[in-house]
Amino acid sequence: MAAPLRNMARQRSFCLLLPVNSVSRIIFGFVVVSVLVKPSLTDELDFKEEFLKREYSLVKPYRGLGFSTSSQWDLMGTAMVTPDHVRLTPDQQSRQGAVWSRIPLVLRDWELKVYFKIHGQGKKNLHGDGLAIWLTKERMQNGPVFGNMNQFTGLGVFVDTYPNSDRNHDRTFPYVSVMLGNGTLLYDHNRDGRPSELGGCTALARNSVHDTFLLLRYSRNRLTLLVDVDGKQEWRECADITGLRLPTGYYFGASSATGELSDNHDIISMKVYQLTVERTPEEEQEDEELTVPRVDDMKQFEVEVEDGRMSGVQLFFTFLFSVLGLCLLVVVILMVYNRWKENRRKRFY
Ligand SMILES: *[C@@H]1O[C@H](CO)[C@@H](O)[C@H](O)[C@H]1NC(C)=O
Ligand SMILES: [Ca+2]
Repeated sequence: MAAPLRNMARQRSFCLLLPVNSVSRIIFGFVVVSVLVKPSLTDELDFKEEFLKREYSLVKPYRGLGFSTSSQWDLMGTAMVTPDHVRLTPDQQSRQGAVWSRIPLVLRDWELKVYFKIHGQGKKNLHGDGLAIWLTKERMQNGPVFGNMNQFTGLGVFVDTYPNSDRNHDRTFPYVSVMLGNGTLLYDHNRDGRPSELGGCTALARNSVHDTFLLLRYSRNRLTLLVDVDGKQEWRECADITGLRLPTGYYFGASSATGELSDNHDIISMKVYQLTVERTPEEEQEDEELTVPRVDDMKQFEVEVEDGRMSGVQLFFTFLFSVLGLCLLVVVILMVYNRWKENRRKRFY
């Protein structure tokens, strides 16, 4: 909200230098533009209504979380509750912590807004490993994927703060990415999940002075990931995946792990909203039959992970330049030969 107010103030001081008529015209223009620009993201998509679903949400005060039978969430590992946040791991080595919803998600179309904070003492690239947000069939498991099991079934969103792959310098960390697990697909930690990633973006969310959020929206088999980490109160698109099919009955969760490097990984809230979307009977039928999560066109996400060998494009150009070089050589040889022949002929006459 701060930004528009500041703009307005700037607009006014600017107006003082102009005649009244143009002032009112500028103000009118400004109002029209604000109204036109204003429509929120949800208005763009034709959802009829939007509701916070408390039973799936993790919000303050975290009453009874982790010990009460009436709580809808479980804690695991080093995770602990304070009045301000759920701390998955403290800024200490070799910790694993998680928080998992107890209630399987029956909503087909939903939005999850995660308010998180990653902070610590470590200097650049001397901190890790990040945190993950889950919507999976499995819950309360230990493992190597940000403190959760590998070969999970469902969605994983990773806020990866440490570059494990030292060969790739193709992205800036922290990097947020999405993966859809089907129970056999592996998350490759050494490559920061590149081989299985469906989309992602850089989000400078560590030791940020601003509040940091991410938003997952799933509707009509389309998953959108948005981030808000630079205090502009605007969502920036991070990934947009269509044809993603996710069964219902999975659990929301958040997990984190530290290794040799560490950070505080905190969840402040996870708010789930129901999106109301109309469905044709055929769509209903398709949803019923789905048992394993999948992406319709997996090919489009298969990336060539740099591993020292030449890519197709590199090979093509190497070949092209070799052929061109060879042609040039042949031409030069022919020219030299012709000149030599001419000189010899001259000597005969
Ligand atoms: C999971 O996905 C991978 C890659 O798309 C595929 O090779 C594998 O067969 C899938 N497994 C299941 C159980 O669907
Ligand atoms: Ca990593």
